[in-house]
Amino acid sequence: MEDFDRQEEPADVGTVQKAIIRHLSTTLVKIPRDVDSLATYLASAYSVRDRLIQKWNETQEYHERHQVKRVYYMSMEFLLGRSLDNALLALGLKKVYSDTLNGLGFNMESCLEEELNAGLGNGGLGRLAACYVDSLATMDYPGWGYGLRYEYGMFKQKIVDGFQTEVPDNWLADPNPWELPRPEITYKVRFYGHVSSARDAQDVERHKWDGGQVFEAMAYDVPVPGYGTNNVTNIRLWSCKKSELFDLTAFNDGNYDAAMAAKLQAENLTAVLYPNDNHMVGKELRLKQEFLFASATLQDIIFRFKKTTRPWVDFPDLVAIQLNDTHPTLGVPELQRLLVDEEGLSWDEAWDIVNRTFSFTNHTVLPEAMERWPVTMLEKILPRHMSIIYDINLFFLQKVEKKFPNDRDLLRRISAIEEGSPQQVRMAFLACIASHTVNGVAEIHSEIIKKTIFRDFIPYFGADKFVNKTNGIAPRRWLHQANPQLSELITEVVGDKSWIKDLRKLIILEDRIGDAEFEERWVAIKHANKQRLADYIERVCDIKVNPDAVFDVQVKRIHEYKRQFMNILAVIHRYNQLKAMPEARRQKELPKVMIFSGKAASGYYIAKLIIKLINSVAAVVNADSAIGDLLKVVFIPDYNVSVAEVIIPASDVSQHISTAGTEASGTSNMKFVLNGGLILGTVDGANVEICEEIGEDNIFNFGCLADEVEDFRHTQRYRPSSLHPALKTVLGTIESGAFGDPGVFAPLLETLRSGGDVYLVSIDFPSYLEAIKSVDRAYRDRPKWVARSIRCTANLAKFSSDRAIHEYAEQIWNIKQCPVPSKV
Ligand code: 26R
Repeated sequence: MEDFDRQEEPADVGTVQKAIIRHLSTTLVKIPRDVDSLATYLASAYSVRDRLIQKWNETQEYHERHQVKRVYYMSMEFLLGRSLDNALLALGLKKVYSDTLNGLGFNMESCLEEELNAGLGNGGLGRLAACYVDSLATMDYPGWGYGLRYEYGMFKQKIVDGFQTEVPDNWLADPNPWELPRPEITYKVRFYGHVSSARDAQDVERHKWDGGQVFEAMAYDVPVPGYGTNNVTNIRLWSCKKSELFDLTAFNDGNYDAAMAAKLQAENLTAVLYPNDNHMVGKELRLKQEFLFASATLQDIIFRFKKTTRPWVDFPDLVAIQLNDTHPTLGVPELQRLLVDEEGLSWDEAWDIVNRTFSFTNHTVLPEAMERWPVTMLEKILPRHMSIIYDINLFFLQKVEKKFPNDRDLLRRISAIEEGSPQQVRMAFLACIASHTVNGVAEIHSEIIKKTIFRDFIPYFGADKFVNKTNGIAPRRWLHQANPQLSELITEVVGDKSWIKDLRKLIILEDRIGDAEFEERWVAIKHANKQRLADYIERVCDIKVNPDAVFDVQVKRIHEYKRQFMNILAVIHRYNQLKAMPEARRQKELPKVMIFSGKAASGYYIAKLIIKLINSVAAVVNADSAIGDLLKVVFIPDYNVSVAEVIIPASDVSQHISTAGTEASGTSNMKFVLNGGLILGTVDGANVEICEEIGEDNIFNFGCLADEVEDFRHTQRYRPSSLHPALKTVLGTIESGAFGDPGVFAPLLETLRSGGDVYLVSIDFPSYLEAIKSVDRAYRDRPKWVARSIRCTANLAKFSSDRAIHEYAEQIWNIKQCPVPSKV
């Protein structure tokens, strides 16, 4: 067939209005009197989607025709948030849509608010994947994301009596205009069954895996527009459906119930995202999710490769696959199996391809987050893969043994199979063995993984295999979209919008430091953002906060290593101090609003107690009339991407206070600084590099250093019995019942004592209090604070995800930019 060759639709109010009305009446079957803001949102989204699909098609066709190498970013999580605003800005349609909606008697804000968040991720790792796809699209890199289409994303958090409760996230309750179902794109994925082997004509042993259960993965495509480019990238999400074939057998037996039960079981595979971050639970269902994902993705990539009719050795010239942590690592034995068992390549040919194709990112060093799967479970569910993993490991160990003979202990330490009962497969080792490159996500983290988990691999592979790719964030969403007023001011100073694609241009803001008129506008924008957040807090928490107070924010997953506990302990300390002051002295103190938000994994008892403690302290402090606006404590429920977009532009100070060496990078730290907020943080993750960029005068650092942590944990220097007096007093306040039944908090307080204080709260507490004092002092010097704030934004270019993606593209994936030309 000839090219469809459709003209690009004009972007005027008349055209847009026609498109919206057409979708209201046909797609949504509405009559004018029934049109509400949900319908308006949906019709607007469908009309934008029409434009996206056209560009999507052109992009895919263009890349295919030119046989360019693509990267496939394999991630079990994509935390996309909302799409309409992002798409409108990317396509330059925000103004015309806003005018059109006004003309129709609707308002853009309330229309955008109707969209449900796509919360297909836990936190940092999932949001990073979303930012990276944004950058791939914006910078015209050929690439796709691959993930899972969970029917329920990250649970919704409700706070009941101060405790977190989880509510299912039914994000597909409304129609989802941002996914294109592809019923014609399905792959069969097998579980269980048995492996048989026979010799082929060349007398090579060949394996066949059959029987068991066959499931079907169906594709849903999510188009992601680049900003100001024709390129639209694809995220392909798999949804599990029971294979028809399997259903029919039971059905023909007249066993309708069993057939339906099996079908329901199949659909359960992609029913829900596991809400654990940094804590591995070895559930069979999770393993099956991982394999469904890996298998469907690899089959799809191979299908596309075969259409090129190029020889197999060329596979890595067209395909790069990035493993987003170990979660997609079953893709390694699956590619090896597909090449050897299904396509008939030799083991060595296949392994060479695997090795030149995969690279792997590590995102955490917490031991409890390391994926390990029992050999027995893998043998049962994926018998062929378990045997492939054994062989991969055997050949690897043979080569290690050859290079370093007679070192049995090295072989034991480096083996992908951990001895013990049960034996377990160490997925990080398997990913490392199979990948040509392994990266950490911030300088300090990349150094740590070389000294810890991958230490033994360095003498064998050489240090060059291990590189750093410091994380980045998409300036489109985290400044242009989330902070429209600041974006406008920056555009005015830069002279155009080029900074949105080249963050280095922000440096020009430094010239305006000391320019009174500019600084006034800078401050006014921060104030307006604080007012917006104050309104939100009043609406959802029913707490009035003063926008003139310091907004001090800690928002992220609730975890002991992130130390929200230490933060609330310091808040109690501040409260005690305020209470002890004479009234006249108290009124001279700096008013502060302490803002917390974040979810605890549903089974993480201690994290849930931290939430309860924050809410209990909030209840007491906020009701204390002697304290008034001097201190408010707020826990904003149900933290997600959209909530982050309201909170981040409104912060004066944000806290990133993980025990040194535990936070791989952090990415919200970058978002806050980009929006002119200062950081109170430990010497950890990307804080270190942010400090290098903005200068140490503009960041408040404290706490012990990563290389001291082990010492503190293990030597005499650590004595939980000799707590700092301030900390003792604070614990005493909690134990006195000042915040309700102290019995509730006993297990939490216990983590500091017999729990061993693994995250060194008691060690860092004194220097933390000192750092808070420096923040307060600094804030009182308003002109200097404003200069610092501007400096923060001006110097953040390094942390653009565009920079990160450029580095991955050039140094790991070897892909080239390929802009799709405009239609003339
Ligand atoms: C339980 C399991 C398999 C699991 C472990 C860890 C599931 C999810 C995670 C999430 C981890 C890997 C994560 O999100 N890590 C975060 O990655 C961010 C992006 O690189 C970093 O900025 C952040 O420091 C790190 O905690």
